[in-house]
Amino acid sequence: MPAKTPYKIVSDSSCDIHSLPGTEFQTVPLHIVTDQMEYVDDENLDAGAMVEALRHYKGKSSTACPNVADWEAAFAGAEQVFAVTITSGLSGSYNAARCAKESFEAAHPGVRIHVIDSLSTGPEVVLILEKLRELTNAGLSFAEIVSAIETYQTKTHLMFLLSSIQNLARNGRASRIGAEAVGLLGIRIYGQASPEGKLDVMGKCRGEATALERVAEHIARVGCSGRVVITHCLNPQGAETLKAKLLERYHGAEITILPAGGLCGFYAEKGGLMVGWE
Ligand code: X90
Repeated sequence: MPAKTPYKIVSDSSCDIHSLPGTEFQTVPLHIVTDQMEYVDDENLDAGAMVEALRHYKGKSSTACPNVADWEAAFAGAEQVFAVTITSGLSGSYNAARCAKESFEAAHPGVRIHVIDSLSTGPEVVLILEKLRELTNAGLSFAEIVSAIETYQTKTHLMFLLSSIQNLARNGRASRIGAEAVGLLGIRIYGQASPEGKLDVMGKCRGEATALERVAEHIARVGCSGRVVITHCLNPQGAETLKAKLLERYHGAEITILPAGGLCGFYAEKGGLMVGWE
């Protein structure tokens, strides 16, 4: 049996990254399923090509979260595991991870697993993962890390800016959004992750420039004190514009831009942006 590491950080693929340099890290893929194809959201997926292909796909498409066995497999190999999931408000991933924790701990006495419901996705999950890396590398105890990450989660936020909510609406994840806005040319929808980890639509407007300005204004109202992660689905230009707008207001901000992976790309759709900040 391979030697156990003291700590391991695990996330489902809603985080859009597959490596976290400087720590033991593993992702558990969600799946994007159509009548003809099943895409596994792992490091081998070309998420951009998938999003392009699905834009023109007329059949049904949906997603599936990791099951209990998938999570259990990812927990192996460490004494202490910190697992982060996409919001339980929109996915069963958190529930599956909780069940996996119960059965894995029962089968492996001494191993401790802490499952974190991000109440968010994408870039805010990245911020939580980076904080977990910092906390585990600082040599804190399990209990200290649990408490510190809970505090940290009260200081992070997520906004989204979408030009289509077709896949969210079709899969029942955007029920509160007026269907009339779906697919209207040039209309952008922006909002935030609600405290329950659901979509909280804040407004609609015409054109990306206006929408990016509204997002930047909201971030400035909430306040931004440090790290920012912007995730885009086939929209590097929008991400760069948002970065520039935030740098105008926060000169020293440390801003990372990431391409969306399969799960976030599927739901954010082409042009979609998400921003996580602390
Ligand atoms: O379990 C599954 O099949 C996964 C379902 C995930 C559904 C939503 C993903 C949303 C991704 C859209 C904008 C951000 C909204 C964030 C609200 C918390 C991106």
